[in-house]
Amino acid sequence: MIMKKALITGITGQDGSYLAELLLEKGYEVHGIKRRASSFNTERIDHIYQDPNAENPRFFLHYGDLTDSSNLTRILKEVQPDEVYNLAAQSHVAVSFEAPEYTADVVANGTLRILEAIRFLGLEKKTRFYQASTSELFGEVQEIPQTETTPFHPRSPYAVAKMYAYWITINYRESYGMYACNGILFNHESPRRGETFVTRKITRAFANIAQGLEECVYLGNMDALRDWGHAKDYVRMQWMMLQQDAPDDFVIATGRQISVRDFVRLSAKEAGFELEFSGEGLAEVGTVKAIVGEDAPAVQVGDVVVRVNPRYFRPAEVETLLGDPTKAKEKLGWVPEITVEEMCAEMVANDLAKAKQHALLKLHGYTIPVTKE
Ligand code: NDP
Ligand code: GDR
Repeated sequence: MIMKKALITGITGQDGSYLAELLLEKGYEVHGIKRRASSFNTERIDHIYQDPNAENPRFFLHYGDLTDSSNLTRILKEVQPDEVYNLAAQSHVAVSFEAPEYTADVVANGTLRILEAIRFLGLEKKTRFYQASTSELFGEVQEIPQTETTPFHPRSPYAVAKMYAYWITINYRESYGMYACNGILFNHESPRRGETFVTRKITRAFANIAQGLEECVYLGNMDALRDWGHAKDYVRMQWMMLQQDAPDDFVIATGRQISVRDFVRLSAKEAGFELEFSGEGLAEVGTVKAIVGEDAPAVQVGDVVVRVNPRYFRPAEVETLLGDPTKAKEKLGWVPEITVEEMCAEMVANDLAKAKQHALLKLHGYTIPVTKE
């Protein structure tokens, strides 16, 4: 059997790392694009790294950037992939308000650059293309729950750029007969989630608080409602979308939503303490009501461990997202397997293990600064 080749942009990110694992398991030759950085940025994929000097490697990394067309064209020419997964992005919604032009260049033009390189190289009938579209397209939601036919109303430079990427993907499908698909993915998390997205910020902070490395976590809008799934379930769907007879676009979601505040509650419990909330708006605080378990030696009843800081509010907010994954279930047989509770438990356990190591080092006189944003 001929080994399929996949090229993943954003391979060093959360989804890229899980997708690379999945494709290697399935016998693919996997190529990924990584950015040059002044320090190592491959932590999420170091465990699957294969020495290019070893015999028959199936995992290759190429230096590149979505802002650099000639580089992308050269990589595509060399690799001649059967499948391209375009996961690279400046993916932080709040940061996109600070760096809107760069976000647009990477997210919108970056997608165009890859599609155009595929066409320019005459690969449009060989190479299948997956675009990492997002529930942020729905923004100011027009109906609940959101499906593949719900109108878009993006609310950030990131979401507007993703809207261009969504439509240019469809345009290349319609214009050149390319097998090109959009996965409209709702929020998905994991222990590998970037530390500045709200779930990971919370699980990491509570693990640190439990171990006496931090005192309080400062959050923005705790009323926001999200449909949170697990990245492992969602990358499986990315692969499934490229294995169909014909290209199509799919909403990928769990069909259940909870608020940021409820995710805070869940995480606290996993970290070993129960919270109660009081006050409103900027004065809202989360206070420890009870200790549950032995994982939180540094926490006492009455400690204030959650506060609101308006620096985390966004100029325009997406208040509620809830996806309807019926089409993915019916056409592809996809169902998410991991609940938000299970995912939260996994994330807190992962962050607690790290916090315990740091606490032990601290006990022996070593100080590891806690990086925050
Ligand atoms: P991450 O932020 O974890 O990863 C983003 C990846 O893109 C990283 O590998 C990053 O590299 C890379 N990247 C950023 N800028 C560039 C650039 N200019 N050129 C090349 N590579 C670049 O995102 P996720 O894994 O969470 O998400 C994957 C994709 O799915 C993104 O496109 C995101 O917008 C989209 N998405 C994510 C959802 C989620 O809930 N996670 C939901 C819906 C869509 P580096 O490591 O060097 O920073
Ligand atoms: P989101 O994820 O914007 O939905 O985009 P994020 O985790 O950043 O925010 C979710 C909600 O939590 C609120 N919030 C905070 N968010 C952050 N980051 N930090 C805080 O302190 C905080 N306090 C409250 C936010 O306002 C928001 O309502 C993610 C990204 O992965 C995108 O790339 C992807 O497209 C979408 O999910 C689907």
